[in-house]
Amino acid sequence: MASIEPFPEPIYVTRPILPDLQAFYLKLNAIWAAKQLTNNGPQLKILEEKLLQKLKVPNLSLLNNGTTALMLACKSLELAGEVITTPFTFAATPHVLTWNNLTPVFCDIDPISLNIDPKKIEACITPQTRAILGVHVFGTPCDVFKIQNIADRHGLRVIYDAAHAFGVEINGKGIGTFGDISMFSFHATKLFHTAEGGALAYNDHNLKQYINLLRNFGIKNEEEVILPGINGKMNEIQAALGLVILDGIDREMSKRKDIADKYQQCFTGTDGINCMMLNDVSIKPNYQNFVIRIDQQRFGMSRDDVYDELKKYNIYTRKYFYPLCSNYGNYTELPSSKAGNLPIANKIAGEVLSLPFYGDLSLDSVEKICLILTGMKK
Ligand code: T4K
Repeated sequence: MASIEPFPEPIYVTRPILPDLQAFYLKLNAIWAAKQLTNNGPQLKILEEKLLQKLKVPNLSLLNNGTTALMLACKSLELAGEVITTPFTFAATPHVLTWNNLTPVFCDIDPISLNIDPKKIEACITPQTRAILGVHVFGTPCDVFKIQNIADRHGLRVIYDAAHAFGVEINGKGIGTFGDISMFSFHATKLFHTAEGGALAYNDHNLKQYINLLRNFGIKNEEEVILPGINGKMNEIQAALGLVILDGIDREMSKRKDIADKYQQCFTGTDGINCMMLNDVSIKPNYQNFVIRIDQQRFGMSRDDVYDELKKYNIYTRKYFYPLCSNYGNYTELPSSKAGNLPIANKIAGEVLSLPFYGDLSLDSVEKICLILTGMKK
């Protein structure tokens, strides 16, 4: 261990795809010529069209970030009451419910997928329940069929936070076709990004006009404002960045696949390190994150100690998603936040570690990270 030198430069958990500047410049030139910087401009329309194809969804609306998109998803379904969701997610998921005056009801997660556990959803349903908000965490799809079955039997709507699930498919169907409405995040930390950005995908064509009004203050025309919308618009520079990044997305995914394979290969046989990998042939993965679980008993070192130790080598991993949302100060008073209600989520939040994962990470660096990490085993 002592003989391994730290990386000369910091190695972060992710790095955004940065497209060829010349290609981006050409798009900027077109924007300059049109002098239209936002408000449903031509770049946005082209990107919306291309993403419809790429994500294999029937309807898509682009927004300025994933959080606004999820806000509008809840608004568009006109929900009031309780929404069953997962505590193992980014802050935005439950916060969006709170901003919509909805009460999050935290349901425990499945220990393999780390997504909301369908077996535990029905016990969370009360007369106030209106919807289920699943998160396809790290790009692993929720059990969409079981969730839809529960929703249908209880008259609930289904929303998916697909922030991590760009390009994921189940049996060749775009992940955004499941449930009533799905949100994608195009933040710089996501596989596909527009620096900041997001989208809603939905099957009901009638939602399109409503969502597009909601993202533009409810303005119908110069003389009619017909509902209390907000400013959720993606601007032309974001859309142009998205267009050039989209051209390189398949290459990025294939590089990430090689990195994921290398990590897996290097960790094989290390007792106490478990790689979160999809082993379901019906699912097309997207390689959004590479996550391991560290079993302290078997590995001989806790996740937190591994995280701290890696920093000494200039490796900056992340504990996504620790702390659990149910343990945030503003949610601890909810009955569903009790640790006894969420035993799996509480255990897993103490074990997960997101490792550096992006196309420009060399396979030699991956090998070195693995060598450092496996060398910590006691
Ligand atoms: N739902 C879920 C399940 C989500 O994960 C998210 C967002 C949302 C909803 C909301 O979607 P958005 O409204 O964001 O579109 C990051 C992101 O800010 C956040 O978008 C993301 N999830 C979350 C999982 O991660 P932080 O606080 O961990 O980001 P930060 O700035 O520490 O970045 C992580 C690492 O990435 C840095 O150490 C270095 C690298 N990085 C980051 C940025 C922003 C770069 O190299 N370049 C960059 O520009 O939250």
